[in-house]
Amino acid sequence: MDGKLVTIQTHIVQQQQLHPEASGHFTALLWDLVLAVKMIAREVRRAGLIDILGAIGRENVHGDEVKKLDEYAQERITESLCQNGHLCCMASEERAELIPIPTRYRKGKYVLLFDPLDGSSNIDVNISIGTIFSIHRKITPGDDGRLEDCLQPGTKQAGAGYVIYGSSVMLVYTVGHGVHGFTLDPTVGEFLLSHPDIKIPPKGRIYSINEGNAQAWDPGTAEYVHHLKQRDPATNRPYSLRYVGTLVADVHRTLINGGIFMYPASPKPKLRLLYEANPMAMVVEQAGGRATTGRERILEVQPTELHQKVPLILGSTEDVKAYEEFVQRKR
Ligand code: AHM
Ligand code: MG
Repeated sequence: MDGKLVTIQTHIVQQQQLHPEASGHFTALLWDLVLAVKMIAREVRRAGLIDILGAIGRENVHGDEVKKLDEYAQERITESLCQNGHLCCMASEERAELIPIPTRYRKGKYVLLFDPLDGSSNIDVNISIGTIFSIHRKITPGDDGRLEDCLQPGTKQAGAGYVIYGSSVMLVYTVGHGVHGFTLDPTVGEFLLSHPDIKIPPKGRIYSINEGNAQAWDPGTAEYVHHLKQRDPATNRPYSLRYVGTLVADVHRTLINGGIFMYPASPKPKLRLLYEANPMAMVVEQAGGRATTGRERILEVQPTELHQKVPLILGSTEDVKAYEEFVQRKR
């Protein structure tokens, strides 16, 4: 079959057919999400033309300056997903508290955790940004979602993925049967299957880390990065450094080209378990890669709070294992 003719809607339905017991709610909620990200993509494209660049003049719960596009993305996702009875609650990197479904709408059995606009500091300089999402099943009784529904380990995710607003707009997702990538054809407004069953190379030749933090790295990370810079053609060293500073872009490159992305524990973890680490870890593992805090598998970390931060090291299995060995030796 010519992959170009598979729209994301068709693909989601086909994936649902792998679960004969499915009610269709999960499929429908992904469709709602696709609508929201198409609207965000449109706004990102026009960002230079309309008065949407720049900050709105307040900080979010992490003390980051909130940009107008962050707020636009937040609103499109919550609006599109709260109305159709698929979700019991949401939680977002941009909101301190759990986001309830307004009482006028029906409640559903899924939970959506998301980072509406990842890479905010890159918005104003025309560098790729993204949206990240993670979907869980409700586990508590009653109609309304509770904190416990959000604080489930990543192994329990029903689906996860991201959108990259880059030189083209791509949506990459998994529901536990591999990872599939779709490219938005702006002329027809559809995401078309462009990257079926993505597999991350077992080993790469690129490392991705904020080198500006080198003085504060733990000895394991410092020695591993030093090792990658030594010349040894047999093992592809020295590796090249690439660091966009937008997690979605750095993970997307790692997924396609292989290699390793690191945001270690030192100087301090920055990335959020629920909105960034867990969904990216599910995608990377489903593509055959590996994701760790350096000490444990990301997907097995038990969340204790909505905005918990974790070290995140992910990528090609051989590269991530090598990192773990360096860290282990220095412990
Ligand atoms: P945010 O824009 O959602 O706040 O995301 C945080 C970003 C990630 O996209 C990226 O990986 C990381 O922060 C870069 O951090 P740093 O500038 O410390 O290297
Ligand atoms: Mg982010």
